[in-house]
Amino acid sequence: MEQSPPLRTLVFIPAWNEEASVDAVIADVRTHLPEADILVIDDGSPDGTADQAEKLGELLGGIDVLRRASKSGLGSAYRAGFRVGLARGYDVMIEMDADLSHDPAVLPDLVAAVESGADLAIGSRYVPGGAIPDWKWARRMISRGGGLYARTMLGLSVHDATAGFRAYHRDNLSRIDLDRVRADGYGFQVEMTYLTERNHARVVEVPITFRDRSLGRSKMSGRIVVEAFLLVTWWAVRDRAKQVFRARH
Ligand SMILES: Nc1nc2c(ncn2[C@@H]2O[C@H](COP(=O)(O)OP(=O)(O)OP(=O)(O)O)[C@@H](O)[C@H]2O)c(=O)[nH]1
Ligand SMILES: [Mg+2]
Repeated sequence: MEQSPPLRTLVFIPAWNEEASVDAVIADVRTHLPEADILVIDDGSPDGTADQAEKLGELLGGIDVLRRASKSGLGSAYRAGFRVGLARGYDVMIEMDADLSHDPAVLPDLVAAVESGADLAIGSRYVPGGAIPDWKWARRMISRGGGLYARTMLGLSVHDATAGFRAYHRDNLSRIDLDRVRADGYGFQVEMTYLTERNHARVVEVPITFRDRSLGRSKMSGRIVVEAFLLVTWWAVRDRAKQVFRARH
């Protein structure tokens, strides 16, 4: 029997001022998924993240840095990355943070899930086997509560819609109109999950242990939490209005 060619994989690492950890993340990705290429997406980090990643790239090969002029948010960084990945013909596109919160040892499991037919494989903190050992209860409540709100309001099947460690099959991404994806923070992950499920694509959750960043500074802000909440509410209201309209006509 003829074997199908291996899937070409690209790992995206958006990084803003992550000089302290980006090299370690790149090296660990290469260790656990040696066949994958890497694209660091830098938004003009003043600390020299991009130069550092580029230097390591010259040494290891298969590593590119997409340099964008100014800090424009995580969603916008991923949208730019996805366009590059689709244009270059990658089959599997993986999102992961540059702060060592996402364990690169899980990468083969995410790729395997896509190879087995998933259109989206999510590294999930909220399925059996998943964990967030470092978080205090307040942070857990915000994350859990926000996720539950999105799940209920949008009728999602996944347990961790805000997770940022995930692998997409290119067909799933190419069915989504990236120009119309709006959210930039947590809302971006929810929006991509929502659009994926609306297309009736197959979503699988792979358990992960999420570690708190120990290096560098957080880029999380109250603004992106509010953005996510408002967008989820707007999508849910819009869906209900469409249902009512369809029922009447
Ligand atoms: N290119 C780019 N990357 C970003 C931007 N904002 C955040 N990032 C990166 O996105 C990833 C996630 O951001 P974090 O600050 O770790 O956000 P978080 O994981 O919600 O919060 P903590 O880990 O608790 O600090 C990290 O790799 C950041 O460097 C941005 O505007 N542009
Ligand atoms: Mg982080």
